[in-house]
Amino acid sequence: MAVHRNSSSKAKKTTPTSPSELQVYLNGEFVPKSEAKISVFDHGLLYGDGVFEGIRSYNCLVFKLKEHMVRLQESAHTIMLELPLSAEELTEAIVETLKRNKLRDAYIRVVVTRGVGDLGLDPANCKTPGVFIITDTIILYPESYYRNGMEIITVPTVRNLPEAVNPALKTLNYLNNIMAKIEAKNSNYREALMLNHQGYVAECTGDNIFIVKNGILLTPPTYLGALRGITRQAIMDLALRNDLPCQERVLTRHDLYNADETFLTGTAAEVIPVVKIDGRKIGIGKPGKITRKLMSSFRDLTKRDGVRYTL
Ligand code: PXG
Repeated sequence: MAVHRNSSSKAKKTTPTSPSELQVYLNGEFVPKSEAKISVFDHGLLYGDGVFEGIRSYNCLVFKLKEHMVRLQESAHTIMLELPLSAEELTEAIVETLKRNKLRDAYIRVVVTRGVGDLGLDPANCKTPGVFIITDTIILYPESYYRNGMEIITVPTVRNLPEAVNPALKTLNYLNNIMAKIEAKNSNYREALMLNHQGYVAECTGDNIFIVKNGILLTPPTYLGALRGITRQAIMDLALRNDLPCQERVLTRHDLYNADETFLTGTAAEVIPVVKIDGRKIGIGKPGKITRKLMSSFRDLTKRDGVRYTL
């Protein structure tokens, strides 16, 4: 839309602020965190009507940025939300936000909302989509999870039906995942295994899941109700390059309990070993050999696959 497209994504204005305050990109401007606010009439807030991406930068490299831009564009296309910035303009805005905050390693949240409208579902009420980019330091899982593996639990909330709110879309509707997260936390677990409505393994609240069985890497097909994770795809590509057979396969909890190895993948988690599910020990109860190899290959990949910037 003209408001954004005809103006450079570079900041037109910077509100004076204390030097240490985080700067947020908000609709073409950079504003301090304390002033980064959107309207209560934004349909992103009123209805969860919008799309987003969670991205990471490693040592001044925005990891898999192109892939994240494609997923954002595809999510937006499906919900008929016209992105006001091109992938190139968004990339420029992301890099500029990172630079302004002097962040080498960051968590990047790109959000596009339907925009401000009136109190009705109809997106036609919203004339201009809202865009904001938050770059911040990353909250990591404890180091011990990577060394010793983590435990997860299956929760009662089933993953959204692909025929209803398709989990392939990264939209601002995350209550399905949040309900599952609450259930996991109520039982003192940090991550939850979510099944689909047929009882097949779908994914976790913010991570995809893999198992290793008899030397083969297996992950549920996304049509069963999972996001096409960028990390998931990176692991599948690494498996191919390392001559490790990898297949998408319908999996039950029984398959998971009897796997040789299990791990989760996600932008925040990277590759994290799982050693217990619903109280059942997985394999030898320690991070497996193939998992450790993939963790190391993935770490290497984060040093080279993305868009570079300088501070
Ligand atoms: N499934 C779901 C439901 C997700 O939300 C993944 C899988 C993994 O996808 P990627 O593309 O990241 O490999 C996600 C991603 C957060 C946060 O702040 C969540 C995600 C990514 C980054 C941050 O909780 N979820």
